[in-house]
Amino acid sequence: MNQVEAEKRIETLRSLLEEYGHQYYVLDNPVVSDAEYDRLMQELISLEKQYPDLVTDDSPSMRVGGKPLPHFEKVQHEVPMLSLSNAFNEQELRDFDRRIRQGLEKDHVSYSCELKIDGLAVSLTYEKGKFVRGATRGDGTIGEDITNNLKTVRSIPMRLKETVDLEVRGEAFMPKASFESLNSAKKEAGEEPFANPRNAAAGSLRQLDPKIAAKRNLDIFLYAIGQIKEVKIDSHTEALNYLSKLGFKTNREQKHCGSIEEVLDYIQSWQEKRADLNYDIDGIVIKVDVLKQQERLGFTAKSPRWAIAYKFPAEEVITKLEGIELSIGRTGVVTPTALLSPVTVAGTVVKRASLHNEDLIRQKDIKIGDTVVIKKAGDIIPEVVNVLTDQRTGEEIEFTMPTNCPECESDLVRLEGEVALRCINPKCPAQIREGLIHFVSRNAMNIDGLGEKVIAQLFDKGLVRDVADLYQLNREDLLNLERMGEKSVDNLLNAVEASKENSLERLLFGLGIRFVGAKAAKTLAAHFEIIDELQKATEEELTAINEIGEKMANSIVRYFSKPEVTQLITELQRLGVNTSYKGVKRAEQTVTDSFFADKTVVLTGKLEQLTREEAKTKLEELGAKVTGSVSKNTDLVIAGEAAGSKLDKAEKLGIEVWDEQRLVDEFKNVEQ
Ligand code: 3B8
Repeated sequence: MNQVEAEKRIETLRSLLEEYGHQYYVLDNPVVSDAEYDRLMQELISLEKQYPDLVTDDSPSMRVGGKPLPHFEKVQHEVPMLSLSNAFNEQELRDFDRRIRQGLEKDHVSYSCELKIDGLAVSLTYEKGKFVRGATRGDGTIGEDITNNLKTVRSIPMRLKETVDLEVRGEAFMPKASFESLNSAKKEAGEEPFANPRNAAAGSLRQLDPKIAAKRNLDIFLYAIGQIKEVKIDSHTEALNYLSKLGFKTNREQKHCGSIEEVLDYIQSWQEKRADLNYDIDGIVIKVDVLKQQERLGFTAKSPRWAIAYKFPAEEVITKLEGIELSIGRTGVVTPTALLSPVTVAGTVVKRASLHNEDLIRQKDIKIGDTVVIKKAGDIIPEVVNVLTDQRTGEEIEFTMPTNCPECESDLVRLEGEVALRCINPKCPAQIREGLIHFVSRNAMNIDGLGEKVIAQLFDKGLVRDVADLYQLNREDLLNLERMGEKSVDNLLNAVEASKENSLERLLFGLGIRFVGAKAAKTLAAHFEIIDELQKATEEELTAINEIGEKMANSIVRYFSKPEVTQLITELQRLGVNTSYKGVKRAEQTVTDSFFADKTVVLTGKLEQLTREEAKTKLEELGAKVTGSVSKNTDLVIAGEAAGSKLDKAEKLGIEVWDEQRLVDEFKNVEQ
């Protein structure tokens, strides 16, 4: 075969393979046997090997051709990728309908309803019908270039049926069955399973090596056109039809509804049928169908006014509360946790749920042996909703918090203004163990391979008593631990070694100084540059820094005045741990990509799904600074139930206000 013939044959093979792939992966209608498909693919690969000049990026053979990347490039979305506002009940949907009708005056309104796929929003760009780029939503303006990973998704066409320039949007997801088998394999290999298909899809698309994404069996539904030139489309329904004509996979359950009553029926029917789908949905999206009307309604800063997402209520499940376990955190707070008979909720098995504190146990009248209703708040955090008291047998046991620390037996105290009980013995083994776990965690020293179980073993065997001991571990001791082979030990020792080079803020956060979150640690590191300067700092010097308040300043000075702390830091330095600020590059920051990075957030009112403390910790982990009062420096206020003067003030100052659900949703978005 000469070059010209080869070129022709290659083109034929590509067209055939693209078409057979489309039939199989998009239309679920195989037209050739797997063997025939594989034979054509092998022929293409071998021809491309013979004629490397003829290889193109959009060849079906190139789906897994990408090399591992050092990091993802940033991509700017020319048309911002907004998110939808939410409705949680019928009333909110009727309000939406009323707003739409008011906005459109006397126009006839109809809606396009579709399933809200619970995956990861992505944008796909095609030039002259060829797939050139795929990106994550990111913050809506800037996302990450995950082209090579998206190429491995078989239902994404490499070439369209028309040579158009366009950008389309959709939701990438992992089918339930693929998720189950991936998690079984992970468990088999002793790895941490994914919490749900959404996290698994997001985790897969964030792999730097496309070979991993290729094994994950991801899929996609496209639901919107971002940009297109010279195509006449009048409605969303037409847009979906056009997408499917181009070769994209669109969801077939879409329904055109002439009234809000019809919308409510559609929602009702899917609420009942959602478990039968082979992918997860978390609600229904309702869009004004006519594009001219969409234009008239326009957008708010965050979302289109012409669409809304109805979110299904969290799945509630009944189970038995078998016992209550106490755990001690690194700050000595004793938290009761419910031990539950294992049940599947929102796709994963739940065995435990935090009960937060004794007051909550009283309020909800929880007893050991009770039959309880549980749900996952925001579909992530398991929670006891209420007790089914009519199921009681009389055998249930009242729970009382102990007066002494279950680990070290010293007296527990209730500090003023706190609901929590604390162990205030600084030598309490539980606190030390938790402190070690915090030290190695992702936003602190980020020592991979040192999970909770390994730390607990090292601590219980007396091999590690403080964080300096982590830098003196030896191979033999590690090899003697459960489930630690040569390879894991090597990896662990390398990770420990690498952590010595971390910039100062990671160490500062890792030390677990009271009130010093990841964000404050960064501020302190950038200000003092070397730890010696921080050790010498006075309260006045500290409070002079923007963002450092009195409480934190006092805690820092008290911390560094302890002789054992001075000793620990000298020891860490002797062992080669870096104690200076490296002025990290953007890509390496402790918290990248997070919406909350560098934002000042105020929590007010009563939260239902999370405790204040949990919300605060999570926000700080994501780089926010959480403060107590609203001022012009506040970026965001989270208003729970019965929020009072702080909310008023925020509204006066024009500061963005979110309800709790929005916060939980955003947490869900950033969770990987
Ligand atoms: C506008 C339209 C965001 C979305 C949208 O299945 C916008 O339409 C959006 F600003 O996020 N998860 C869907 C889904 C998501 C969105 C959408 N349609 N079916 C989904």
